[in-house]
Amino acid sequence: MRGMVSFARRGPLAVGLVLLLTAGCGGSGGAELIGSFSMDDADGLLDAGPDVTIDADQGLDGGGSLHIFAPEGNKLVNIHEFAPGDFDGDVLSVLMHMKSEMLGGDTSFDLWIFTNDSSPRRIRRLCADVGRTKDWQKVNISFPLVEGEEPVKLRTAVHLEGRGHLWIDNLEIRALDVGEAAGRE
Ligand SMILES: [Ca+2]
Repeated sequence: MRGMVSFARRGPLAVGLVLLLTAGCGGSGGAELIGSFSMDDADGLLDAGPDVTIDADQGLDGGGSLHIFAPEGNKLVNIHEFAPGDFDGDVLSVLMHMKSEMLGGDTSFDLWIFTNDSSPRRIRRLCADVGRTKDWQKVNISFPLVEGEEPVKLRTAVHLEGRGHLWIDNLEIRALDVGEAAGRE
């Protein structure tokens, strides 16, 4: 923040800008993007196969999306693994878009957290309202980290309890400093 306060032009605009940048972000710059996946191609997909493909005809961004077909139900699909790099934050927020067709049961999203000093930890969260036949909808899920946890690798996965089709597009993961922001109230 030091650089911003010593801003030569310290008018109302600059003050407003500083307030906007610091509002609700715990002073660490707010949500930090640590992973972004357009699902436009199969590069890096962990479980690509006959039932897990890139569907060039479905997508929010003009590119394709990840299409998962679960003919039998109870299908677990590992999506990506990546190193998030250094970040500040105590919550990982996953924002993506999902579309379903004739999809039964519950759909859950998994985040695996790998650290240097403990066993991998999986957090599974229900994707509320995803199922049956629905057009693209925004799905936002928060995964709290435990204190002192420093992920060196993250893996994303999705679990389809029922049979049917699921599409996922524009998956983004951000680190948020929720605890610090709440402590400042
Ligand atoms: Ca896409």
